[in-house]
Amino acid sequence: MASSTGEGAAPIVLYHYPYSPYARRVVWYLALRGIPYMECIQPPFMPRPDVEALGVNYRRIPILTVGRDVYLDTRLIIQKLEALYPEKPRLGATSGGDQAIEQLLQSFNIDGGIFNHAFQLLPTDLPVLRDPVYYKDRAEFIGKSLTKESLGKGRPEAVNEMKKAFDLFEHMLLADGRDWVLGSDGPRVADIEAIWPYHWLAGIPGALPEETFSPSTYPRVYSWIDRFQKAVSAAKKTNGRAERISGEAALKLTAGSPWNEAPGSVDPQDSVVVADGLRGGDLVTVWPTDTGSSHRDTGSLVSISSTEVVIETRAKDNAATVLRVHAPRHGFRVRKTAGTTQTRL
Ligand SMILES: N[C@@H](CCC(=O)N[C@@H](CS)C(=O)NCC(=O)O)C(=O)O
Repeated sequence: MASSTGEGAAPIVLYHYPYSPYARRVVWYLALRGIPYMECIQPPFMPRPDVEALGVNYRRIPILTVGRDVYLDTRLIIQKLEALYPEKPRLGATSGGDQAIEQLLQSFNIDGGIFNHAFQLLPTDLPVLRDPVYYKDRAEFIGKSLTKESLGKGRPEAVNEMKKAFDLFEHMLLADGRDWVLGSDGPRVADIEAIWPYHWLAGIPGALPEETFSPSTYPRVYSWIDRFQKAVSAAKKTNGRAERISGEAALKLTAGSPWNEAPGSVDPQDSVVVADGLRGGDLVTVWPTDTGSSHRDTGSLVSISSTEVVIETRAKDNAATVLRVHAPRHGFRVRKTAGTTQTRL
């Protein structure tokens, strides 16, 4: 379990770039919970030397470090942040029914393809989408070719998919006039899980065709987005903005920090542990299976459960700096590193 309690807690650094819709999920969470953190701004394309310096090959944004623990994927990051600062009210659902809605909303937007449809709606005249480097970089990221033309071609279908998603919120989840998806008195994790692709698109002129998407066709969705933005802006005003630090400063800070968590254990009954004959200390490789799959991290297995895998790695140019990289099991693969027997780092 996470051990930080606020005062003197392990420092938090968010590696991100501000227009990443996934990163915003974490920025919003940190703001709404009033958790202090630092940010290390990354370029929108590879290479990312600051992340490499941590000894991390994973290429997706965001990445969060809490002390010497490195967390991959916003789904795990938000869950881990919930465990920090117990004196501050948590934002996650507590009843079984609400927790199920929160998780289903997460799957709907991330696994259900909404993000991919949202991506297809980006106007190809956005400055970043005029840069040929972008297409080369993102083709590597998605593992297939990507061109300005192929992006444009996907638009009509994506408009229809997005309409279906807007309908779900307008005519079902928010239909009774509630302010927040779980009927709470303020935004919760469920709202973050629900809102991010729509908030992102609504903020990019030309992404959503106005004849289909507008405050008059979807009044509940647009006022929810507006309300959410106001709540985040107010929280940022109250809690102050993140301090920006360089990659060098972030690495130094991380290297000199305590662990955020005590190490867990290897679940002997886990089906991958059984199939691969894994034991603590084995060299394993971990990677995401949907995007950025060619960027894999190898390290000594610290723990594995049905929800999380943790490996011990070392900073790139400083072998004395040991870090623990945490990834969720969902959407990630763990395999014994080919040609190795049990080894301790
Ligand atoms: N499932 C991941 C997805 C993260 C993701 O796809 N992030 C995008 C940025 S919004 C990314 O990394 N794009 C490629 C890149 O920036 O290199 C998460 O929840 O963190």
